[in-house]
Formats: sequence, structure tokens, C-alpha cells
Amino acid sequence: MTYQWDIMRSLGINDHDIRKFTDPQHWLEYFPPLAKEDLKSLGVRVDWRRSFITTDANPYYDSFVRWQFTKLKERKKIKFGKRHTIFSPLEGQPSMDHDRATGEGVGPQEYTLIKMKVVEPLPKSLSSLAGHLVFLVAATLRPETMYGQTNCWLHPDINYIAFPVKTGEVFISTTRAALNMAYQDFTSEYGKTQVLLHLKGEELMGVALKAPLTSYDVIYTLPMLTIKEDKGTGVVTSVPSDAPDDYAALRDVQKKKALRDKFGITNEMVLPYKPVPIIDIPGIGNLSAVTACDQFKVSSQNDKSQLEKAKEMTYLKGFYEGVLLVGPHSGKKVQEAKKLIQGDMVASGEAVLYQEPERSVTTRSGDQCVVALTNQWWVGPSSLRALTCYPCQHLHT
Ligand code: ZZB
Repeated sequence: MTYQWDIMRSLGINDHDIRKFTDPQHWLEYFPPLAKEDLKSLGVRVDWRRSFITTDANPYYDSFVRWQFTKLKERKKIKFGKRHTIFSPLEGQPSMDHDRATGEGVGPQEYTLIKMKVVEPLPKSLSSLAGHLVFLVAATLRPETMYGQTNCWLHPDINYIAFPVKTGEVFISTTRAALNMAYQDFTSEYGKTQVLLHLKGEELMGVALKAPLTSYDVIYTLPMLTIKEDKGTGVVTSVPSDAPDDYAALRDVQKKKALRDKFGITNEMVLPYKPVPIIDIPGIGNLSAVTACDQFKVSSQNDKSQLEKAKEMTYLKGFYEGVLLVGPHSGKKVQEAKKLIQGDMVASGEAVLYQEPERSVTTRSGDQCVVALTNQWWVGPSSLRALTCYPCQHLHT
């Protein structure tokens, strides 16, 4: 762990002088002359007569910024409310770029959580939850493909938890995802999850589920060995018509009896399930993942390099040119249908919106950040221009 003190020492400042930086004004006096000398030695041509210090150390600058904000407030451009923010649970505050050890520039990523209901009577591993509505919650970026779900993937070695949410329902996901949800007002106590059960993926194999929009009445949880623990909820819904990873993994479970036997998966849970045509991509067809996996000769779910090529082929074209073939939004382009179907499922209670950092963010104190809904002041996007500070050309947001 590198502390600020070490960084200052590495700049050649002695311990006695480092102490003086506890006064924030000292920074303003110490560094600008040094920066000026460095810039001069680089030969940068600057008119130094025009240099000045920002912040309230400079009362003229301070009143300029106050004037801007007062005007924006009068015009009701400044708002207060809950917003999704990268947040450190340990520090109990948002973590902005300069507070981070890793993950500079990383923002929140929104997923749709598909509520896959565990069919009653609950399986043995979940029997202590009897009386509750229990859901495996799958994180997806493709809500419009839910018509083609054939199964749900879990990693046999990943640890999952079951925890109650405000509605009285019980969700199953990884602990990391549950913590993000707890900071997004999913649970009754902000930032806290109450763990009802710890479960390993292998204990949850072959569980019968009811999933929204799919034409299959019941689908089952099956093992997938490429699920990442640090992404989404660790629960992945499977759409083999459009997701090459899903097609390859489903084919593995369908072909390999030994794999099914290892996890207690019966033939009925797998063999009747075929990819369903739900999206037509001009030039590729209506089972794009199947076509792509065949074309690139993807051998199994572990064939990383070929799967990458297959995904590349389906992803972009699917988004920009794909046309939906089923449901009330049939005939619409994927880009348009995506938000509409997401909205329909959220309104009907079949899905919820969830966010997490796009990539891992750790603070300087070593904490792993989440996305939290926090109360904050913010500036409406339309007024961002007005906030560009002309003297320094910075966007003060
Ligand atoms: C349904 C679906 C249908 C998906 C499709 C993809 C596609 P990306 O874009 O690489 O970030 N996913 C979610 N969580 C995990 C995890 N922990 N480990 C592995 N895979 C995970 O991938 C986002 C997609 O990865 C999500 O959207 C989910 O699968 C899966 F037709 O849900 B998707 C060409 C992809 N098509």
C-alpha cells in the first residue's frame, strides 16, 4: 500500500516539510512555482501574466463560480436527488477518479436483472426458504432476447447467497452483486444484505424455473464453466439462438452425458431444448449464434478465440441490423425494441434494473467500490455548456 506520505517522500520532500501539507493552502503555494519551472524548462511558451489560482483561495475566481451557480439555481438547472454513483462502502462516500487506486474513468454499467422464479415445491437445497417467492436473478444486456431463453447458467464452483429484498421476495446472486443491490435500495436496510443461505453453484443444478417471455414453460439451471464471478450476478440466462457462448455451452451439456451425470442433470432438463428463432439479422439469418459457431467451427464453451470471432460477428450486426421476429414488438429493430421490452418487463415486475461498476474500481484505501444510489447535487445535462469555465477550459461538473 502506498500512502500519500510515501508519494511526497518520493518527490524529495523531507518529513518535516511534508507535515506542512496538512494545511490545504500550502499545496497552492508549494506546487505552482515548481510546475512553472518545469514547463519553462520544457520550452513551453506561456504568457505567465495570465496565470491565476482557482478555488476560493482567489476571491475573484470564487465569486465568478458563485455567480454561475446562483444563475443556474435560479433557472432550476441545479437539482438534488438520488443518482447512481461509484461508491466506497468502507469510506461511506462516492469515489471519484482522484480517490481511486484502480479504475480511473470507470462508470456505472446498467444491466436488466431477469427474475427467474424457482418452481415450487422448492428443491432440497432451498427448502428452508419455503413460503417465499425465490428468484435466480440473471444479469443481461440483451433484454429483447428473453423470448429465446432455454435454460439458466450457474457456475458449479461459485458461491451464491439467498437474501430478502424489500418486496418480500428472495433473490439469489453472488455476494458482490447483492452488495451492489443493497446500495441501490433493493433491501430494507440501505447497504445491508441479510444472508438467508450460502449456496455453492453445484447445489443449485437442475432447478426448475419459470422465466419471463420464453416459449418454454419450464427451464432448468445447468452448469457453465466460463461464468465470471466478478461480473453481473453470476447467474446468466441462456439464449443459444443469439449468444455464441450459450449455444456452445448448451451443446456441451447436450453432447456430454458424463457432464450431465456429474451434476445430476436429467435428459428431460436438456435434450428437448432447441435454439428458438427470435431475431433476424440480414445476411446471417434467424439463428445467428448457431450460424456463427458453425462458421468459425467453435469446438466447445472453452474455445475462447473462436467464440470471440463468433461473438464479434453477431454482436454489432445484431444490434444495428437485427429485427425482432416475435412478441408485441415483432418487426421492430433490435435497438428500438431493447428499451421497450426492458420497460415492459420492469413494469410487469418480471425484471428490475441493476447497476455495477463497468470494471473493478478500488479506492486508495484498498476498498472494492459498488454502484450506490446516493443523494447529491447535480447539474442538468443541458446546462453543462454553461459550466465550462472559460479561463481554464475545464468542465466543472
Ligand atoms: C442474454 C443474452 C443474449 C446475452 C444474447 C448475450 C447475448 P458482455 O457484452 O461481454 O459484457 N453474462 C452476464 N453475466 C455474466 C458472467 N458473470 N459471466 C459470463 N457471462 C455473463 O456480455 C454481457 C452478456 O454476458 C450478458 O447478456 C449475459 O448474456 C452474459 F443474445 O444475456 B447475455 C452476443 C451476445 N449475445
